[in-house]
Amino acid sequence: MSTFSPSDNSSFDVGHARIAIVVARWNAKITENLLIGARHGLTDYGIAEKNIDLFRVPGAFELPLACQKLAQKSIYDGIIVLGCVIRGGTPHFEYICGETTRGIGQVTLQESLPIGFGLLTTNDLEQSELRSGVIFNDSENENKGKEAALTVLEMISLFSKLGSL
Ligand code: DLZ
Repeated sequence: MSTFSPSDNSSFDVGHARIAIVVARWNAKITENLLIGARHGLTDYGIAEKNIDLFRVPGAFELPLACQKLAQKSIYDGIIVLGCVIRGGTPHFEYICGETTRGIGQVTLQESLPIGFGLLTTNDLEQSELRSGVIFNDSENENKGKEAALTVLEMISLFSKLGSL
């Protein structure tokens, strides 16, 4: 069971939203499953495949710059970032996670653009597998890629409502 529950997703007003998905290739088995979840999240709410553009970057650290470039094109209603950083034996984990998160936060505010944050930052591979739907257990059936997609749609819908006030 997922812990995520969007408030009123039955009334999402996402019409012809155009979405960019940016996927990091590090830990590809995990990130490709996040991508499957994100695509399902979008198409479940009527986003046409032709309105979903996919971009790949080497690793999580490259996600913010790719987001910034895409945001500056002013053709997307939202972006979904997907990545997976798994803790190792050095402080590298903290640096990558911190900078990636900070950079994405900076882009979403500077560009006023919804960005779905589908970056897993986990202690081990199993935690990543559980959160990407690669494996399940009795209490969890999660895909954070799908949750990131639904979050973007909820924000696009909110922006649409705010725009008509
Ligand atoms: C170098 C590196 C390491 C050690 N671990 C990960 C990881 O777990 N997840 C991930 O997405 N990327 C990792 N990277 C790559 C960096 O994000 C980045 O691509 C490189 O440092 C090159 O800038």
